[in-house]
Amino acid sequence: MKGTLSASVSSSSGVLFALSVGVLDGGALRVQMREENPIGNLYQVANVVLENVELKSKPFKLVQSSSEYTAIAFNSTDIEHTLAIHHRPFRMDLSSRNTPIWTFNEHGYLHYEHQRLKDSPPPTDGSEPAQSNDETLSEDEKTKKQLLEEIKKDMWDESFSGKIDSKPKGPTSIGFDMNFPGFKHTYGLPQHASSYSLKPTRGSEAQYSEPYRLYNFDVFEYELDNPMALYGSVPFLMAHRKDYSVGVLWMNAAEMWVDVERKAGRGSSPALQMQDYVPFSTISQTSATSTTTHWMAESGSIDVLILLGPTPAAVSDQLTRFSGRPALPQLFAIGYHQCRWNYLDEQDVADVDANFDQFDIPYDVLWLDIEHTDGKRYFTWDKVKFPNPADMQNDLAVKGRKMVTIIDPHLKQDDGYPVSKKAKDLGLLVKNSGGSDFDGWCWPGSSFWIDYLNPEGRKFWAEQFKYTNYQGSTPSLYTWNDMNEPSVFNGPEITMPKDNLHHGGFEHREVHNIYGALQHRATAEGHLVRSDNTDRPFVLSRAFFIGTQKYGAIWTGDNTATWDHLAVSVPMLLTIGGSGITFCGADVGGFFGNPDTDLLVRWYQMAAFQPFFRAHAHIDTKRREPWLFGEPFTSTIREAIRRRYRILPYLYTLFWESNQNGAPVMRSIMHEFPEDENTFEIEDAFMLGSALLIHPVVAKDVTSVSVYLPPSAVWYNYNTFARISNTASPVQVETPLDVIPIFLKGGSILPRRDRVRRAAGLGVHDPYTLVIALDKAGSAKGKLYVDDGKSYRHETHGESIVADLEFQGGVLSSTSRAWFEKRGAADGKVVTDQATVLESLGNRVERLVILGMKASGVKSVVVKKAGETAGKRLEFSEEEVVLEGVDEGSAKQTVVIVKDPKVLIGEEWSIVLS
Ligand code: NBV
Repeated sequence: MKGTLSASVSSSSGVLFALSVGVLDGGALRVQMREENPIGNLYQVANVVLENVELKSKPFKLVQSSSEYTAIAFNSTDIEHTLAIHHRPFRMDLSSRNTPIWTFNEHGYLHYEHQRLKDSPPPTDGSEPAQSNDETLSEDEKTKKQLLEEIKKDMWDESFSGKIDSKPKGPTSIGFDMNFPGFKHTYGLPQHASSYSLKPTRGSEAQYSEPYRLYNFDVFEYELDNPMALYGSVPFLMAHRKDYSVGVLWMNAAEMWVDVERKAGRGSSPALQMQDYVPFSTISQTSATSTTTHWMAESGSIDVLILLGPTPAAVSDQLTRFSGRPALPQLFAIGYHQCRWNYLDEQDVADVDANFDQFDIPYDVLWLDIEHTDGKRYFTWDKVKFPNPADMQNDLAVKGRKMVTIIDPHLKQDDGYPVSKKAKDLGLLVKNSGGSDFDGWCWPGSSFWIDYLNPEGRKFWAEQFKYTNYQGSTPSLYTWNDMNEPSVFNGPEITMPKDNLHHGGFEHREVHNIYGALQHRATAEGHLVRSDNTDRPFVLSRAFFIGTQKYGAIWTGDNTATWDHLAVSVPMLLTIGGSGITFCGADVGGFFGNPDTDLLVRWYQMAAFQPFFRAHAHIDTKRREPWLFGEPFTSTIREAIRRRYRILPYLYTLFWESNQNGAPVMRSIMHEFPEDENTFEIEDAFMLGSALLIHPVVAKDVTSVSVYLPPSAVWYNYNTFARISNTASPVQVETPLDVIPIFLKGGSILPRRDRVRRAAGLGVHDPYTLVIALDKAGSAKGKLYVDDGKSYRHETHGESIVADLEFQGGVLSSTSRAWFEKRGAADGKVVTDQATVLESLGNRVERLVILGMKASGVKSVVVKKAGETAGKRLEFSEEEVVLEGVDEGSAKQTVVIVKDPKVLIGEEWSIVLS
């Protein structure tokens, strides 16, 4: 390929591997290495991950080419990069702004087992002792020899707890090291119930005895603080230091293990000897700790993107530019979801729904778990408990509410069940190693699994969602894909045998981690099929992989009703969101067990700031709907949920931003303050967008928490509007049960809707409140994105508004001109005229709340609309607030409230405070 360096690499046993290195437009380097002549086809994960991505190579300069090195230089995101490739031994060193940021094979762990048939000669990869007489061997050599003999026995037919894996292509593992010189902190590799900053698994600082495992599993009651694999996998990791962030993404869907090790120093960089080509002039500025990562996969090939940063935000952008932007959800999907295994029948559904109204608690979606089906045949209804499913959905729909049903991937083997019968007859099922339809055990008993690797399988699945196929479904019904790791009760480690076969002849071992994501995708496509591409899908999946964000939301699976599960949900969601899957959440209340009332309250308070907000409970637990606990608990939970509904305009804007550039909705404080080392390990607090910092209470009987507020910003207590003294970080905040500490960053404008309706969609014509929190310079900025919250008309007809809000020098201005001009400009699309868009989407602002003004500093407030020469005076009032924290001796603070400024979001106007 043009703009690519290619080479043939030979292993010690003479097997050839094709290596290519290319620079991609959009901030990435791509390194590929694969066997030149494998026995079978190699599954190319990149074909799915990079589908629809325009890959453009970026030109580079060859700065050195000798028998020892090749070095190239290129520019990415305005930063000079140099890549040095050492030929013997093979290794690569990448530097940015003259500092090393990534090395490959620095430790010589590159290891690639080529495919081979059982009767081919034994491997000679150089790791075996030379053939010799046993007597001449040392004890060490004898042990090694014995060990190798043992391993060889399992090289083709491996047996694991009574199950045989035939491994027809022999052992095919791949391993290599990637290193981050001067980087102490790494993040990513979901899904694990572990810390946000990855704990080392090797070396003197090791905190785990095993590497992080990535192999999608159905895990029963998962353990915390553990590198064991869970339901989803994203082989993505970001290394971060004060001055740089760099990401790596290995596009490989096989079982994977990753070791993380911290080392003193900056690595043994032979690049240092090459200063002619790589001038490491600023190397001394980086930390003296480096991180080495060792990646091992069971099969596949090497296909790695190095995401060049240089900030966490840039890495999120690059990651989702290549693996897909997070889909923009419908507005209802970011409201509150009420789930339980199971709501018993139509009456139960009606009662739960009515109670939400009676207790004045907003919610958007009611969920039905597996018991709603006819004998676990998905796309059907239990005729006794749910005789009139369409009426039931319509009863919710008239109140603006939706329903979700669970649709698992296992299909009951039953010729009377059309989904399973047709899929079988059409040859769309996953096969066993002998080529027959794979027969496994799951909820319905003997089951089949559709092969979602097969485009025809996905198409068939998508069609099942047509209203004519899914009888009793209506347009307000959406979907939940559970058990799609896939969970197979009688399979090895409760999943599919690795030698099962998929479309294209690929073994399951090569595609395991992508299987569930492809079901997720086919379901989302089903929602598009049934609505003729007009209604944005909503699908929740348990399994996930690179790119899942294109298809919908995920949740963290079966957690437990304990405080430590509540606490770990923060780092888990930060990790998942930072790996591209920005629409994620953990079950509120904990799935297993019965939460104490205070735990449940605290859970709601925190989860109201998660991107996906759903309460759920195991079938054996006690009922726990918000009104069952009496006062003051019901009120506290109500308030937690209402707090979310008020900020839906802000939250929806964050989802839109995420759709534009991959920014996590819920993100770490480090992500927002990448230069502040105090934030690098914070995982007991997080940011929602760039404006809100939340420090949830995640332990019992906690009466106050200590909150680190990065001192480079000004902060306000969101609950009281009081400004926090700059010298006060960390601040101690009291936390009676009705308080969750929330802070608003100075410099932000937070759009809210203070009237809370029964469901999100009912409030779309309600006016906005803008909370304007001034920074040190007395300025603030914000955005508000609005569309119909439902369709694709924002894309097809440009029917959306992006209002840029800015407060500076006492003037608040709103402009949308840039946005209106931009719509459709690129492709010459015909867009709906601005006046019509404003007519349907441009709501009124009913209140401005300005924080951080000097007391009595405002004498008049005047509004001026575009084209008007004279402004109109507006009413305003001032409320005094106290400065929290250590008193700076500064002037008293005031909150200025401007009522009914008579302006629309989407129009051009300014409001002048003088
Ligand atoms: O469908 C039943 C449950 C479901 O409620 C839960 O959310 C899933 O994670 N499902 C797992 C299967 C049984 C778990 C014990």
